[in-house]
Amino acid sequence: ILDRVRNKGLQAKIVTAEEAAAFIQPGMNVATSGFTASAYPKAVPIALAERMKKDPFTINLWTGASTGPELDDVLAGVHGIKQRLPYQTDKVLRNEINDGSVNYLDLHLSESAQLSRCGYLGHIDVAIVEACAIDEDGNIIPTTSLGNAASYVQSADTVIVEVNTSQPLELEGMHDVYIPLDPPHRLPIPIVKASDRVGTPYIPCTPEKIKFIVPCDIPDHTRPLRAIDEGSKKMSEFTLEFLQKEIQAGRMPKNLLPLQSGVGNVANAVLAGFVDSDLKDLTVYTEVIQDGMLDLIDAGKLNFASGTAFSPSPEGMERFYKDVAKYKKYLLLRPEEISNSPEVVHRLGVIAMNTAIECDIYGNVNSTHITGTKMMNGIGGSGDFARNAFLTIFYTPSTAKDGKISSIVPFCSHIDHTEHDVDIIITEQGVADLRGKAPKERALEIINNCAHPDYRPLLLDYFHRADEATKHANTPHILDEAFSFHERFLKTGTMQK
Ligand code: 0RQ
Repeated sequence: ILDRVRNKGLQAKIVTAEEAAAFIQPGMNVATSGFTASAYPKAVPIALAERMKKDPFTINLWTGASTGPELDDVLAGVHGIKQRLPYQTDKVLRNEINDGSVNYLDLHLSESAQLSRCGYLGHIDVAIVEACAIDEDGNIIPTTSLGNAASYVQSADTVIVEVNTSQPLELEGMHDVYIPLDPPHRLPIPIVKASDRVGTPYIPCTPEKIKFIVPCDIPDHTRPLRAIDEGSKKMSEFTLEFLQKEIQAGRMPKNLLPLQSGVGNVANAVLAGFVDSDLKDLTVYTEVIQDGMLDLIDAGKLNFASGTAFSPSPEGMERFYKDVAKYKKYLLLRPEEISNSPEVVHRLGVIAMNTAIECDIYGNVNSTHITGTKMMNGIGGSGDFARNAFLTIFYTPSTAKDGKISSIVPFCSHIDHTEHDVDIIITEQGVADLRGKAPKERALEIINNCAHPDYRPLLLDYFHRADEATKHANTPHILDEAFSFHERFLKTGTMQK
């Protein structure tokens, strides 16, 4: 890796993963790079987990978002995590969050760096970041994501850099690092279009701050995409029809507004639909750049995509690596407090497209908790975008678990996005346009357009009885029945009567 550690003095700090992991002490706050299965440290966490196997202890782990198995899975697997923030998707870790052994802080991603800088989470003992290279001045060239890495490096007492030789050097130049000042000194973030560069192409750092450099050749553990199912295809078609109507009504320019799309099945299917549409000159201002964006580039439909993580499937990664020079012209990675910045999302007028676990009849959205109690993944960036976007769309299949669960319920069992943030709900049944509608109008729109026909009569029955019982109150509910769908599911295994 000597050619990647361009500051000659720093070459003396190259050690094995075991040596670097030995520096980490019980109870430390360890903050890492990584956002989705991209650019998270791998060698040091694996070595740390090996050490914890022999000599059990825990650390607090702060990342950018979810990471790959060589970080979350290996550490959760040895019960090595006491506190975790701000987002995760790992099965083993999820179980530990839900059995009470991990304290999980589920944070708006845009706020997580600021919260860590403010100090009341404690200070960062060690930052471990993946790098493509380190330049002559000690600055860190990131790899496939930025996440919170730059802010963590700035705040940490000590920095460990994993130089990953599986990441191509051509990634250099694909990043724009801007770390805002904290109040009362904060200034406007000067981004007025998705492609604007306002920072440095590296994570600012000094040679003195770097304690260890660890070579690593483990690639990002990217995940294959599931085949697009019929329901997702339908939701994609509804989205395109809806957006075409917005263009015709003069509420959107012909090339739309910058798109944000969440991760997962539905998000991928929606983007796939854009490839086959006649839309062009699209821009993207999002968190996660997935295969769909590469497809849009190849189809000549995408002018630019800004995100914080490049997170394609294994096939997508291969396609990207084969032609980094071409794709690089269209892609830019930023810290997540910039990719998800409420200020920038609002200024650009983003179209936010995220997936819900359940929606209620008045338009509240649950993105995180199964039956109101068990954490699924976390709010991630969905709240950053939902509240601040020009247009906020939520998707959900109308049922889950073979029809035993209705994703449209009388009252969400947990609320991440309130009725005030949600403009449009789309299921495979149809589109509910909540804009300009009062709660009771929204209820009928959602039940009639989005609920599965099997659940429509039950929902209408609840709504009409609640309306009567409250003498037509603004938002009718029968409080001891509001969670009856969830209770029935927990007792009988289905929400159906
Ligand atoms: O379960 O995995 O056992 O089959 O939840 O559901 O339909 O496959 O959808 O993969 O897109 O995930 C909201 C979790 C959706 C995700 C959520 C079960 C269902 C299935 C997954 P199985 P699908 P997706 C940018 C934006 C929050 C963060 C966010 C998410 C599993 O999109 O985490 O938006 N969002 N970030 O069967 C019980 C219900 C259910 C249910 C679905 N009502 N009750 N189970 N499921 N609905 C990204 C970042 O922030 C990084």
